[in-house]
Amino acid sequence: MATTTAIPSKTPAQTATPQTPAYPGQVTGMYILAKALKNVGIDTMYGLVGIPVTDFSYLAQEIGIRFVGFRHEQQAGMAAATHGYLTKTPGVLLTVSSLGFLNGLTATANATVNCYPMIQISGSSERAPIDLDQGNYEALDQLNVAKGLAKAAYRVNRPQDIPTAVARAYRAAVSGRPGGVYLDITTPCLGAVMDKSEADKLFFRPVDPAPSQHPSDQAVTRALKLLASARRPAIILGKGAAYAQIDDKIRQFIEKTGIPFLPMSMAKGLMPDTHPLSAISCRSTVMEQADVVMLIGARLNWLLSRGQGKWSPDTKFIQLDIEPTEIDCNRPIAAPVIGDLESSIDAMLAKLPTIKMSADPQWIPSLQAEAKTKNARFAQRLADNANTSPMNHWTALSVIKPILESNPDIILVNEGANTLDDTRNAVNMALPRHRIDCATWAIMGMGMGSAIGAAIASGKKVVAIEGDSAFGFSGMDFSTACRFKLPVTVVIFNNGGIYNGIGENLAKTPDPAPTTLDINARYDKLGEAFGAKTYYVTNPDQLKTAFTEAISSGTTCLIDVQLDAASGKESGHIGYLNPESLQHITV
Ligand code: ADP
Ligand code: TPW
Ligand code: MG
Repeated sequence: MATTTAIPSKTPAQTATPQTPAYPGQVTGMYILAKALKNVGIDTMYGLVGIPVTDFSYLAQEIGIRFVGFRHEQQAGMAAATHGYLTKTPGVLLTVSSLGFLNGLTATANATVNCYPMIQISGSSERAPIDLDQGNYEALDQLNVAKGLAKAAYRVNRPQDIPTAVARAYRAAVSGRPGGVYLDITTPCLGAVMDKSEADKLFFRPVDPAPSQHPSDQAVTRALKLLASARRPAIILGKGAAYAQIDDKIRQFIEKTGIPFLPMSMAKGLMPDTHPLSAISCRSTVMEQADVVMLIGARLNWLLSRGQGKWSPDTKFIQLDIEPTEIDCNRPIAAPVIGDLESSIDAMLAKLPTIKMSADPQWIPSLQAEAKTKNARFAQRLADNANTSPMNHWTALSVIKPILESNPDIILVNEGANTLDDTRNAVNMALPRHRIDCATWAIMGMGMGSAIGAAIASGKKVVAIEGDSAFGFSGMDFSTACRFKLPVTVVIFNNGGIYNGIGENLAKTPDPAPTTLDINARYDKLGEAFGAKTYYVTNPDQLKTAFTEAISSGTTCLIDVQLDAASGKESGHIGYLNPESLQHITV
């Protein structure tokens, strides 16, 4: 007869399981959920528990799913999303009903926007009182709320449906364009009992959950023909290309065709930023002068001026993407290639010998000359600021840049405004999927979650470079990195505010200005509270010692970098996106 290993061993305080199985041959919906997840290969779950999912979390941990408990669901969700991005398998987020669900849903929505695969599993209250709006405990019609924000959303009402629900959620997260999926599991379903022998028959592993999708031969030929005709071709690599994990094939394609490439922020390192064909410093020139641009896993969205602005109206685009509806969304695409990137790049590589490139022989040397001048100017800027006191963003980066560049296997998490833009521009990346940032929505509040998800999913060291405002969104989950003893170093650039700390209260009352935070805050003390190794640094020498020590320590560290309150400009590099009539206001 089946045994009861399915039922978690709990302390008395955690015995509020509904419908505790009456005899050893029975299992609960919770058991079926945990087993179903394990069965499809989920080995880690991020979340924050309470009624009705506490017992489920114990059970999942007991059967070998690592449970990473957070202080806020949004951060657990950011961790799950980053886990999904780095592994191509869905990261899993567990939340409680009502607000816990909503807190987590922000991360699921963000994952969907960024094409990261994740599954948010939330317990929900009993259906009947929700549907009749009778004021039940934490009642919210979660499925319908999630529908508008997730790639797919399902509800499970019966324990026997759980394995199917898990398989569907898994497929929805990773197939086609990846995204965030919501799985609603009602309290009665979690507590419902079944015969274990019956339940055990339900488990299955979905076959080929992220099937390859081959581009048509015609699409490949059309794209190659256009590429061959280009005088000034360029390739834009997006985070979809990094996600695809076809690094060698992309390198082959670029090197065989000799086309200069421009990485989007999170695609930095897919090809080394210092590669001779990198046009990373020549973005405007590419936009203005390239006649054929091939987008590989990159959207022509706001981050590329939606194909407008500096882009030449004559540029023709080739776009490799898995999502057919992405094509033409901002500009007509002359040569769409719809398929998964591996199949598309394979098909293009196979046909490469049939084309002859006709690029202008001056195109690459002219980009290289421009890059050389710009890089020298950039290096000078760093050098000019290397000893500025008090430090500014560039002073701090002139210390951090060489150290990070000589440790290329550290994953860099980065958010803020100036802290984001300046770090992205200063630090060259050499390896794929080693840069994770606030991405498509430009959101603040991904830092601690993403750093934790990256450390857990990869087993690598992580450095998170955070603006003081950005850090505030997720700061409490620094304690999660500490509790799990992760090799995460958090570096806070404290300029005392959103963009900087010199905003003026126009009403002249004692209240701080809307952008002003605390230039005197001691974030290192916050780290101390959780047992981290902490540093407070006010000059480049101290920063160098602290940063070197922190990343070699392999423990959780926090470095509070005291900057000048005047360092940083409004909105960093994207101030032009403010309402036009307000752009005269300089904070
Ligand atoms: P970036 O912000 O770096 O420009 P985006 O997130 O805008 O990147 O674009 C990523 C694109 O990559 C999306 O349009 C998505 O559909 C696509 N994509 C993601 N994974 C794959 C894949 N395996 N094959 C093809 N396209 C993919
Ligand atoms: C969820 C608006 C964009 S950038 C930023 C905010 C609040 C913080 C910039 O200050 P920080 O960096 O981090 O100190 P620095 O170096 O420029 O001083 N809420 C959300 N997302 C966004 N993007 C904002 C608000 C914002
Ligand atoms: Mg700041």
